Amino acid sequence: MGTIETELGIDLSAFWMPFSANRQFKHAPRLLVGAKDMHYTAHDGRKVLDGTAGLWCVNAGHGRERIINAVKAQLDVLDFAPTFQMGHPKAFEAAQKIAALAPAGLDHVFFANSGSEAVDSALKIALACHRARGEGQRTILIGRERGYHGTGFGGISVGGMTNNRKTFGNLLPRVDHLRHTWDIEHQAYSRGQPEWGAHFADELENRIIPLHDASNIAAVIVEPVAGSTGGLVPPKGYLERLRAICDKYGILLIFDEVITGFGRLGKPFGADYFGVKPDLMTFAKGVTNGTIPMGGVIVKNEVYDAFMQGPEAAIELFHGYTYSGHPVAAAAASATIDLYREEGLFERAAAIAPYFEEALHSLRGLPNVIDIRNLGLIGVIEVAARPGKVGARAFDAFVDCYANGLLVRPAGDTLALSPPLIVEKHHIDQMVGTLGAALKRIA
Ligand code: PXG
Repeated sequence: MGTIETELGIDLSAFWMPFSANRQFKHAPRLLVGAKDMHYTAHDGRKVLDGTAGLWCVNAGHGRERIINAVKAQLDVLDFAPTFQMGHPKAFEAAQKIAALAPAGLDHVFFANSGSEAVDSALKIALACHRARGEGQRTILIGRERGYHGTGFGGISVGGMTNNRKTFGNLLPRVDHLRHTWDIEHQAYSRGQPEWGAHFADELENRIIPLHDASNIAAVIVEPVAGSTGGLVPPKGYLERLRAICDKYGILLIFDEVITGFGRLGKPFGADYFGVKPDLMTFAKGVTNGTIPMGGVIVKNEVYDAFMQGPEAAIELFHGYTYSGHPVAAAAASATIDLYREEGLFERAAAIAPYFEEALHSLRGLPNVIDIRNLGLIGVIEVAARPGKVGARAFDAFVDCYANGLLVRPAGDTLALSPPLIVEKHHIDQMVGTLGAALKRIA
């Protein structure tokens, strides 16, 4: 065992880590052993500023007592209860609070346990909804290049991140993709939404619909802001156009709000921020502040109503998970939503976003920086790839930042910041200072 392993008395070999360079990590581990508010504690006792809200999920900051107490209390009362043909109060309470937070007219919530399951559920609901309405031929799903919709076969099929797709065979048939919306030539250093690029949505009407025929297309799924691929902010007017085209042709529009939900943009959901209402929206992550896994789909009433037909004793949707609406996750969600409201955290995110934007853009001009993008509390620095070594420069910056007390998230040659919504100006100063110094050092 290496130094850390000896120190902590653990063996690192058994855990096959997800989306990780296992051998590299196990040679030089980065272990987090505690967390409170804006900081992690590393294994050696160092405080590390959490610039990423965990993995975009700890929106209220770490170790929030209200949520912890709700989880503990729930465990004492009811650890598990089925939600297949049975029920328990917390699942209904959580669904009601989530629906109340969602845009008007999206009043029904289907529970899953992760963003990936949420996406799978949304795609299946969209297909089944058309069938229930007598349009079962609508089976084509449209995603977008550089989209990330988790790692299920549905999600990687509609997703557009090459590494997540290329080794997994045939994927779902009958899927097509819109092009992504980033164009460095016309959009570099946009603050907030780029002015240029709304016309990228027209491809749905000009290429995809003529190719497949609208009568065969079930749904379009996009992230309001593409998160994992490096914070691609939709150009002004783009989402509005997608909505209009979907409406015109009877195609369901799904927003994957796994990252943009629960305050990341300073509003409950991306749909609220952009003023565009999808037919279905997925959520996960921030719904429980990351404490307990939970995800789900919020659907428009017309979608739900399409299923509520036929004999009352009939099961309307043959889909669900053992842990759909798990009591402990539901308790965490309920307490989390209360906490967001009581502390006004979404408003707080909106209020500090301009400072965050200003600070991020101060990194312009540093070595190898080629773009900076931001919206709400999402900030991304794009660096030029090292020749022949895509991702190496951003990874080096990430390692340097961690050594200097900051957690950032590398993805390809981007570095993302997505701090908890409790972030203060001095934290932002520290993030930008540490990141700037790292970019200079690793140049
Ligand atoms: N949809 C979107 C938009 C996501 O961002 C998922 C679905 C899948 O969620 P689960 O819970 O199955 O992981 C995600 C997840 C990163 C990063 O650093 C992003 C995610 C997960 C881990 C890392 O960009 N997003």
